[in-house]
Amino acid sequence: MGKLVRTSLAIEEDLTERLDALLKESRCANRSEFIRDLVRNELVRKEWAKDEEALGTVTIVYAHDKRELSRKLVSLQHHHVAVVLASTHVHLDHDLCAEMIMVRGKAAAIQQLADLLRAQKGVLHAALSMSTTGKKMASSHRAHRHRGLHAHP
Ligand code: NI
Repeated sequence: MGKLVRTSLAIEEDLTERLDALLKESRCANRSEFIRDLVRNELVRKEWAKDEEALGTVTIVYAHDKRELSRKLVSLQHHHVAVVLASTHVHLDHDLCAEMIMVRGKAAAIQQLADLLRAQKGVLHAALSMSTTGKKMASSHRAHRHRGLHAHP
């Protein structure tokens, strides 16, 4: 964690009540933790909006019996090798497969790959989880020591 500073906010009473209701649902320990998460989420949203380097996962669900589809999905990943880090295939049941594709790159390039995967005939669902490389949140990460668990460049 970076150095913590105390700050105060002026918020309308009814908004404070809503904040506390959201806080309760979120399982965050306190308002500070909740607001820190809100700010980080907003930073990540802006990274995506500004087409910065991002990290994400595309999950697709499809029926494997469509032979052409499996081939096409693999081909699409090869064409976007610059953003595809890895993928994991899961056999959901007799007919259905899921593939979780881990991606890193310009937000627009990731979005384009997700859209292409979603658009393939036979893909039942495609979801893009938008995360971050963490660079904008680096002070909270690099400032602390991992006690030898792993090293940072
Ligand atoms: Ni499968």
